[in-house]
Formats: sequence, structure tokens, C-alpha cells
Amino acid sequence: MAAEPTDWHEMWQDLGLDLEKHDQLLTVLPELFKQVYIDAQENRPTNMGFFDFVVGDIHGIRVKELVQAKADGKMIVGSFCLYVPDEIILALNGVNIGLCGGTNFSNFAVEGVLPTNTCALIKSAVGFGLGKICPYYAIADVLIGETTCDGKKKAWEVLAKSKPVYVMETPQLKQRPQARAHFVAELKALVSKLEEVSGMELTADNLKAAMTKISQKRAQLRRLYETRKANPPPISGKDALLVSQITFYDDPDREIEMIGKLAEECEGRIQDGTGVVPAGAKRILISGTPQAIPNWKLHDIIETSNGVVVCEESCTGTRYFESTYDIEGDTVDELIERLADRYLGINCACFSPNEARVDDVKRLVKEYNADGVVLFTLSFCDPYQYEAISLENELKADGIKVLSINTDYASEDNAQIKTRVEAFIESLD
Ligand code: BJ8
Repeated sequence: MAAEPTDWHEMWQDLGLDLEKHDQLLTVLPELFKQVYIDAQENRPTNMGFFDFVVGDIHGIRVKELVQAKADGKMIVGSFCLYVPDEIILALNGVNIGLCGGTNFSNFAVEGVLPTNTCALIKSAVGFGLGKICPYYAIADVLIGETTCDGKKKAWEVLAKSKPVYVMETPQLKQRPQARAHFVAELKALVSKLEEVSGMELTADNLKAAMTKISQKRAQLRRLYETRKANPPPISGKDALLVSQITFYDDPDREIEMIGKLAEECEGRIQDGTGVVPAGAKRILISGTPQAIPNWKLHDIIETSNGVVVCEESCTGTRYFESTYDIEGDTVDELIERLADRYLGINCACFSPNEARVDDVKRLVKEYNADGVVLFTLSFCDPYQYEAISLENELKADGIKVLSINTDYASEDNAQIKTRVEAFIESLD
């Protein structure tokens, strides 16, 4: 007989969640997951079972682990951007949880709080916090924001009314030498703040150990993505996206192990010629804004329209793991310089100019042998919408087929997007 699922209501109540709203949220998610992941896919790698379990228990066991970690004296940090360095948090006996929201379920909590023309990601993330439906937000000791886009800059002011928030200043013109010096200074200021919260001191030893672990996690993701270059790909884009999304909040040691197992299975599938899509499915590269859990909308549309997503040039994709460093240096200062260079190598549209992103996309099209590129932007996201126009022109000039999709988390435009995606995929012959 199957074991009864654990009832976590007492824990959620202790964390101050709105139980009624939270129950409603947890009713919607499993149905969506079943529809997108289970019913619409066949022949998935067996090691996806772990990631399915994690989503199925999204506010359960992991939150319980964090409650225990906190009781054991660990610092819990909530963050919203790749620019917040995992390594520094881990080195200071902390746990970094990526808090971005990928559903409009939480919008009820931001009406009259945020402008309506705010991007869906900010609305969702702020709504999860203010609406008391996110245990990860509730348990965090501190939220670390950053000055990337304008919407996020102002969102920190809103969140700071109900939660300790610390904002690190990310430079806008990052290629200038003084911007690098400023970013290094900002990383050091963040260290001081987190030392205060954690009661720990950052040392070269604990920082090196953290850099080693986070590098291993990114290396396993890179290894998994490498398998997607095969034809047929051994894993769907949806499944790979889910792995990236979960990596933002799961334990790094467990992720190293479980992504490693999945990558190994996918490598074996390539040897056997086992794929997940019918022969002739068109290989699509998605480039654009991050797709936070449970935003699976575009992947689902593409992968039910004779396409397969083989790569995401996004923060829930290659931007998360591509930029690397050598763990060299005997002092904290030297190691922070390594971190600064690594993070400034992430090509987010919030920086100006950001031409390296064009090079990244062109390179990834070749590496993943993509038949076409779908540029994905969230409505009201100015940085990525501006770049979508220039990127489309640059890619087309190189003979690369491009479709631009601007949308949000609502499902009303699904049918219209599907029609456009189907026509695009047909045009790729
Ligand atoms: S490094 S992409 S995670 S800033 S979609 S909130 S940009 S208006 S998410 Fe991002 Fe860091 Fe850059 Fe990555 Fe603003 Fe656009 Fe909304 Fe966005």
C-alpha cells in the first residue's frame, strides 16, 4: 500500500502562511504538472523521477530541511538573480534559495501595490511574498536584491516593508574598468552584510570550498546540457528546464549527485540512440528572459508542435553555468576578484551594451545544431524586449530563422502562440 503523503500544514502555519490560499495554490500545481510533464511526454529518462518528486512535494521536504538548517544555526537567504553569488552565501554557512515566481496565481497580492505594467516575474515573486503563500520567502533571514532592471530596483523597496532586504549594486556599464572595481567593492560589502547575518567570517578556505562545490554543480548542469546536442536529444527541453529550475532551491550536494545520475543516463541513451521526440522534430533554441518554476508554457507549446527545445540561452539555462573561474588565490580578496570576473561574464540584457549576448546566441545555435531560435520576452520587460529586436535582426542577417514571442503567465494567448509556433516550425524545413 502506498504511504500517505506527509501533511505539512503545521509547518506552513508556523511559518505564517495563509493556509487557505496556499492550499489553493497547491491544488493548481499538480494538475498543471501532470498535464505538461506526464500526459504530454513519453519515454522520459528514469532519473527524472527524482525531479518529479521534488516538484510534487514543492513546499514539503525541502522546506522542512530549511527549518532544520535554521534551527542548526544556518543562515537562509532568498535571492532573485544570478548575480547574487551562491559561493559567498554557502561559504558563510548559508543556504541560497532562488525565489523568482513563475505563475500569476500570486497576482492577487500585488493589486494596488505594483503598477499593472510590471513584468510577470516581478509580480509573481513579490506576490508570493506579500500573499504569504511561499514558505521559502517566509523562512528567509534576509533577501538579497540587486540593481539590474528598474522594476526589480523598486520591488526591493516594496519587499523591504515586510522583510529584511539588502540590495547589492550591480553596474550597468559592466565592461568599464571602474565598473569591475565597483562590483568587487559591492561583493565585499555583501560579504560584510552576510557575515553580520550569519555570525561567520569569510575565509579563503571556506570560500574556496564553496567555490569548488558550486562549480561542481554547474559542471553537472553543463554535462547534462552537453547531451542535448545529440540528435535525437536524449531528454526533452521541458525536462531539462525543470532540472534548471529546481537547481535554484535544492541542496547543492544532492543536485550534484542527481543531475550527475541524469546526465549519465542521458549519455547512455545517446550511445543507444534513444531519443525523446519523433524523428524530424525541429530543434529549437530559446533565448530570453528566465522561465521560473512553474512557467513551462513556451516549452510545452513548442514540444507539442513537432519541435524540441535543445537549449535555453537564459538564466534558467546556459547563463547559469557557462561562465566559469579558476579557483586560484590565497586570500579572500583574490578569490573575490575571480568571482567578480565570473559574474560579470553573465550577459544579461540589463547591461549596456550587451553585444556578447549576440555572440553567445550565434555560438549556441551552432553548438546545439538548432534549426531555429525563439526569442522569448515577458511583457513589460524592457531590457529583453529591446534586445529581442536587435537580436532578431542580427540572427536573420546570418540566415538564422527567428520567431519572437512576447507573453506573460496567463494562458489566454496559448492558442494564438501555438498557431505561430506551428507555422514557424513548418517553415524550418
Ligand atoms: S541576470 S535576466 S536573473 S536580472 S523579466 S525582472 S529583467 S523586467 S529577470 Fe534576470 Fe538577473 Fe538578468 Fe538573469 Fe526585470 Fe525583465 Fe522582469 Fe527580469
